[in-house]
Amino acid sequence: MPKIVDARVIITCPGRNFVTLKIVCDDGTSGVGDATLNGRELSVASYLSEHVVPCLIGRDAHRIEDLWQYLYKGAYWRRGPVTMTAIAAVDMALWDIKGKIAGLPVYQLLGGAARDSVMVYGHANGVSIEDTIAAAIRYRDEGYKAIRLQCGVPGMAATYGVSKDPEFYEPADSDLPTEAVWSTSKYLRIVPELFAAARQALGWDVHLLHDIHHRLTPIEAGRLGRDLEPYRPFWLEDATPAENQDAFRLIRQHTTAPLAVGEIFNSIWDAKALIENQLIDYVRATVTHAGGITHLRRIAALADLYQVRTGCHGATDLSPVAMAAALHFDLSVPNFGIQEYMRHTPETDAVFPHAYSFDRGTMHPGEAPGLGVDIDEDLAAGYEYKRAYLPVNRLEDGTLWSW
Ligand code: GCO
Ligand code: MG
Repeated sequence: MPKIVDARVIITCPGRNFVTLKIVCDDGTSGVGDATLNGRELSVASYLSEHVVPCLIGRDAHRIEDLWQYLYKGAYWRRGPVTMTAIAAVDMALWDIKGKIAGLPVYQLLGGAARDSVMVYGHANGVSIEDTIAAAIRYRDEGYKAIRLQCGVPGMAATYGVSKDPEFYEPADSDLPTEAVWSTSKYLRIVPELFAAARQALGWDVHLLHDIHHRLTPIEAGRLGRDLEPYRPFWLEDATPAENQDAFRLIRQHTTAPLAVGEIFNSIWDAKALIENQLIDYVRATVTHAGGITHLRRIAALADLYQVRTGCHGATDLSPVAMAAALHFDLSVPNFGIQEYMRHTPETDAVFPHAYSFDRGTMHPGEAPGLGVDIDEDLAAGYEYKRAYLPVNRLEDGTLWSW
């Protein structure tokens, strides 16, 4: 058996913070897992080094399922983003190790390729509708088959999804949360205009997506869904907060716009009612925040029974390790829908050399054994952790709102 002899937590900040777990076995084989929880990185790092690493030493790295159960049930305290991100990092690293020992890419261990490649969507955004359409045209020209559209809202200084940097979007940019102002009524006016302009400029051969970022009530989301229906959105994401899974029933009653949710889910229990009642069309849980490949496969298997497809979160606050793991999962899972892809900066790509590739709107995890991604520890050591928080949102009267 490959015995675990070392596990270390590596924190690096090549432009933004990433937490990586590296597990090493007695035969020298090592594996990596992403443990990045945006804005709460040190909590997961501490959970791993204080509570998980000591339990791993001496164990059989091949027993992925058993170790998953051990860390989940064994803690007594179940679920939550910190715990589940830590478990996910162990899980990813163990799949990486198993693949390397087998001499196979992880997707082969998951049943092999269920498709030739993975459709991804890119992020087109701009302060104005015109800027957003111009960005979308650039994405289409690069071959993207699916594009997310976010634009500034007139009268509001900053809007979620609209980047200062045209290439890379990084909302966690201050060592204490900055405060933004939100107006639902202004927002609800601009989005249908954006989609109308996009269809006119881009035609109907490209999928268009939109992220509401948990800012609407269910009935407002129903209204927006109806307004966007003529433009055939691929999905409306995070229409309303999903702690109350039943909230999506009201949205469903009013629109046929497909619904996606789940980037902040950390367990199958967050999605169970949404899936079983067919209240959503895409589940966005990720390998990093939802317990790793092992748990995400369980969520996907439940979703498959109800024709709900996957649409993994793929923002840049997930490291290239998560991206690699997601691509192995995406390639192999029967009910794949789409994968989010926000490009990492060249600094981040250099710290995490990887085998995955992009080609005209699709991606492939590559054929390297394991996950096909590593961390250059020397390079990583040159980038010190820097506290960075996401903004908070307030309504125009000062009421705190979802960001
Ligand atoms: C997305 C997400 C991100 C989140 C970020 C928070 O759809 O990609 O909404 O942009 O805001 O991942 O950490
Ligand atoms: Mg989102």
